[in-house]
Amino acid sequence: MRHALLVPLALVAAGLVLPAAAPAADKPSRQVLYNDGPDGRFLLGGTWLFKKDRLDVGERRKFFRERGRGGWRPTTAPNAFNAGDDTNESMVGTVTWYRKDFRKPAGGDFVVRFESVNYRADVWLNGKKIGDHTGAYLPFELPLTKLKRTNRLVVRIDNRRRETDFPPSRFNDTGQPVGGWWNYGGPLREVYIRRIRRVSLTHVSARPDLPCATCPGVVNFRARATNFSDKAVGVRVYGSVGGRRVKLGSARIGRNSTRSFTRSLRIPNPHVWSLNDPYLYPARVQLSGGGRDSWSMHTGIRGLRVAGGRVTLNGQPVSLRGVGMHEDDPVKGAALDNTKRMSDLLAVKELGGTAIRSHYPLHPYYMEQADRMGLLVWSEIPVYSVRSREFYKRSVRRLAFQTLQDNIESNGSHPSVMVWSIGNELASKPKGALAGYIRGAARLAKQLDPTRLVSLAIVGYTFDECVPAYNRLDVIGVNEYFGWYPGPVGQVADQDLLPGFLENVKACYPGHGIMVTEFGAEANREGPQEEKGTYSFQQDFVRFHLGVFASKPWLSGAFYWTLQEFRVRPGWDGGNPYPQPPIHQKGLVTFTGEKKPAYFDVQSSYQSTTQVGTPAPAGQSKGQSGR
Ligand code: GCB
Repeated sequence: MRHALLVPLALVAAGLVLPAAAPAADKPSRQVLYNDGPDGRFLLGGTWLFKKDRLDVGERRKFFRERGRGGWRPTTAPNAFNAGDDTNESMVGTVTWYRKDFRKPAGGDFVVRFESVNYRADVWLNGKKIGDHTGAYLPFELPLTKLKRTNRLVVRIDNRRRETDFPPSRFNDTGQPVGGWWNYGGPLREVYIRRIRRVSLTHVSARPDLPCATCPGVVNFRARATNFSDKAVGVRVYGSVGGRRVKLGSARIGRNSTRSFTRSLRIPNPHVWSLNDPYLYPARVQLSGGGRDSWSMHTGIRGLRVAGGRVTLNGQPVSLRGVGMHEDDPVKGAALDNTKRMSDLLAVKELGGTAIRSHYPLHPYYMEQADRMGLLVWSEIPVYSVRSREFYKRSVRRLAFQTLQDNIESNGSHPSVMVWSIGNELASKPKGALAGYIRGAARLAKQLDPTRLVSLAIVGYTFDECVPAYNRLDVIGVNEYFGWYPGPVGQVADQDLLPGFLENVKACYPGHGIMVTEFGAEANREGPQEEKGTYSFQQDFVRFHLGVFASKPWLSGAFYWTLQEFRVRPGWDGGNPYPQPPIHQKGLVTFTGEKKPAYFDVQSSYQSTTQVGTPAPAGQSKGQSGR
């Protein structure tokens, strides 16, 4: 066992600092916080150590005085170090260090797997740099070569947001940081080490499809194998779904090289996955030769299409009702646990919702539970309000495409994924490099996964100009705040303009699926219905909007923004004359979990909406089910 710094005994004796007892290197446990994924994972849980970087000397002195151990103090992974710190500095971000001493489990070599680090990570093993990564919300792995019996993993995490990040940093006229959600820093999701063989699977997906309601199901396997050794190795790769098995291929893989295997498996007479009957098949990919390696997953056979300008699920048109959400908790920030994740999903079900959306790929536990609970997911990458000029930078385009690819590869097996969204609220008249990004991203998503719908969430104002770059998309997502925000282009404060606006969108894109990806009003107090920010204003707002949506049979879905309140940014008002920054208060449920009156209006509307299939004639029962 080693110590970060030996604390002078005199200071300890003087009681100024605690004795420097670094936690003993522990043994990673076999526990996993989500099931579908690579086998051979060990959780790097227990006690981690944390300190802020010495960017700020005052801060450094404070740490030395209060904590000892050279500024290290105990923490956990996952962790959002600035949860509960609502200052401008916290939003801007800083540099922190995380450290974990661990014992090597018996047998084999390992990689370290970070499920999400916000935002830039540099990683050292036993004092030697082993790699880095940029971008949150998706996993990355780095090889742990030359593991000893006890090892020290050190991660430097820089969450200072830049203009070119996803999401980007921004400042208002008074120099205050703005942005779409709180900039929590740290390893926001858990960390594993994963056993690898000489040749191991480094990516696997089993992507489901149902080409037509009466067709056989199809599972498209894609597996990538990497030879970590310095000799060429012959391997065989197999895939299975339910009891069926298919050979994905055999090949000789050169040293330090990677090889992909793809193959489809037909499932005659499948038990179809639907919202009422989310039936899942176990799926697996196994590799032999150079050791044995495997990935275990679940998938569900269902088909998503756009036909006649409607999104269909298993051949039936949908009018989904759902909610937007953020991974946020008053105490833990974005470093959630599964109890909170499960309670979020149960709340969506209780509301009568069938779909969820967030601005970034959700934790894998949300995804596998959405599969099991029959919820559809609008899966978006955090290419959020990025300025058009940034797309002229190659590094920005490259990271955006890479993030899209990583999301599709990581989440492609989930039957719940309905849409790959390439971003949110980019410039409303895309030209030049931004138009190029939209076209390129739509092409990439289709190429990697022709079975999912591709979309972009756009700002909805009253202008009705059709945008040629959107022709490549399958679904247009519209964020509309008619009756709430005055827009910079056209007034949207007048909610009566909403029905006409939606018709204009439809007229521009008759063959596309159209969904309202956001609508919402802040509410944090009792008061008159005419006054923005009151519970009764919010109730009136949701009733009006839901009534308009119900009158548009071609509308494929609508998501209330958001299910629950979250921390957005210092100084946030969100259009509310009496805001409570940094809390975003359009939520139907408060940050601490109390339902607002509008929750029940949304619930009664969602529960009485036929979300899959055409509404039954009056007098007959309605349902969400069916192929
Ligand atoms: C939007 C953004 C969302 C914000 C919301 C709001 O259009 O996509 O991230 O939270 O508006 O409340 O202003």
